[in-house]
Amino acid sequence: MRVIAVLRSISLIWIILPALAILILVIPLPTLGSKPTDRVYRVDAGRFAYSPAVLRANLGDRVTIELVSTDVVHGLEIDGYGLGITADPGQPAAMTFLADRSGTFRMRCSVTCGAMHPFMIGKLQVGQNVWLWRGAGLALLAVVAGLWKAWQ
Ligand SMILES: [Cu+2]
Repeated sequence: MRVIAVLRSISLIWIILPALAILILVIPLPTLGSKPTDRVYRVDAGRFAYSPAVLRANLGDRVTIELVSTDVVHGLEIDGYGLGITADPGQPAAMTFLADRSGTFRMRCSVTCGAMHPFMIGKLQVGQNVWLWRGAGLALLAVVAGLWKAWQ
């Protein structure tokens, strides 16, 4: 009988909230109704930056990157995908790949092109920023819990 009394004293909400928190952390997010598409990006590479520096794709997209050098020889490698191309000035290079890994991947120049070469970076973002949404969900849950406690 003592157990029941203890359970009664703990409001059900303090069991539901942690359960919801766990759910928010592990539930797979829907891919907002986006069908895989072909994406073509023309990336201009010049000392010491890419333009655009951030490329976005959804999981399952076929991505083509056309690298155009505007001054000296530049490369573009995508860490985590193990892909890379190099482009001579006036001779664009292209690569096509399937965005089959979600996350944020660093793109970097693979040809030593000058003093600031190590800083010639960009990023490829595949899929939604899952942790941003999970974080927002947890924050919302914390607000609900706070309101609940204040209301009690
Ligand atoms: Cu470089």
